[in-house]
Amino acid sequence: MQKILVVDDAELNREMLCDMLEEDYRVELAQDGYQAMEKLQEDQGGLAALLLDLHMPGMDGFAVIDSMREHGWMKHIPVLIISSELSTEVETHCFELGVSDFIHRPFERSIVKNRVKNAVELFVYKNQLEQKVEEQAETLERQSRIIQIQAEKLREAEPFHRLMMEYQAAIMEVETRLKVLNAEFSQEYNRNPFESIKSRLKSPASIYEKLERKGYPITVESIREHLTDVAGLRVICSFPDDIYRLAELFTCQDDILLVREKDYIRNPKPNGYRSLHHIVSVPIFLSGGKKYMKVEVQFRTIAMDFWASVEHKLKYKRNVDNAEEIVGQLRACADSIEMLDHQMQKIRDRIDRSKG
Ligand code: 0O2
Repeated sequence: MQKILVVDDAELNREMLCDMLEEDYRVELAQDGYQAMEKLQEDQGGLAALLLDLHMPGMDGFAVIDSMREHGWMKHIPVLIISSELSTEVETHCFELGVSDFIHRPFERSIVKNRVKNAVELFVYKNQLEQKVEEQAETLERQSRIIQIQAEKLREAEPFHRLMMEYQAAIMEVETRLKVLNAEFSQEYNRNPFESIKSRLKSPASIYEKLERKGYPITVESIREHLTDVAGLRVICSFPDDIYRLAELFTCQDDILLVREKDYIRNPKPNGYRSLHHIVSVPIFLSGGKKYMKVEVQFRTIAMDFWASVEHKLKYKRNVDNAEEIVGQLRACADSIEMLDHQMQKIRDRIDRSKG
């Protein structure tokens, strides 16, 4: 049976409340704040609820609340104030201090029972939820520590260094070819198909996490065989049609193989993510000969890139307030961005067509 504590200096009130509640709870009684604190200390915050009179000689109800706040018990124990009449200001102040509810005198059995029951159930549910979140956070923390340790081991391995050097070479190869196309366009048509290129090598921790998540062995051979995004480039274009033109010109080069295309522009992700992903196999030239490496090239417009970087923050941040609302706003922004990209493209076409 759950235990509750009734704190009131009036014996009659204590007895009436005890009579109403003892059918459902083990009821402990205290006649002032000092006795209440002693019982709270004994239970170390393990009570199901506290019914508290505010006006008592010695240590009053407000002093009990202050002390409970210092111990952090208000978060786990619902406090219901026993009162005859209180001003709105006092009631508001009590709520600000974390009080759950009020039980007004004269006591009405069914109201007392229901108010206490509701407060107890709500806190049991809230406490269980908080415990679950805490457990999940601990598990995540543990997993992240393991990943860090394993990633360190991977980073230290000589073949891993060699592989990373090869991926870096592949990034340079792709970047050079795209820059050549940009320079040619610039000369022929007086404009650049892309604005900028960003590149990155996947971190050892992300490599380890992805291999483990997908159930692949944690070896250098396995990285080469199973992962396609260790070497990544992001090509930021001004207009959507430049994306397709550039991607086509790049992948039709005779020594480049398009391994996989994911077109999130024509088929956006449900969250609104848009980008054209090409996994390509490109040759790098080492002292021992030619070798093919997989590279992920993401093509997107400036606006799509802006959207993705904001959305990325949401994905990797825990406990974001109003996350669902933000997801909806991002979705709406993604649609506006699509419209904007096409309108800008039309304006560019009109400018290009005009004589002069
Ligand atoms: P990071 O930190 O950028 O490397 P697969 O490789 O096919 O098994 P994956 O990796 O989910 O599965 O493929 P997908 O969906 O093509 O995503 C590849 C990359 O695209 C992601 O890499 C992101 O960079 C980007 N991306 C995909 N979906 C989203 C999205 O919804 N929002 C944003 N902001 N970016 C996205 P990583 O490995 O997730 O991360």
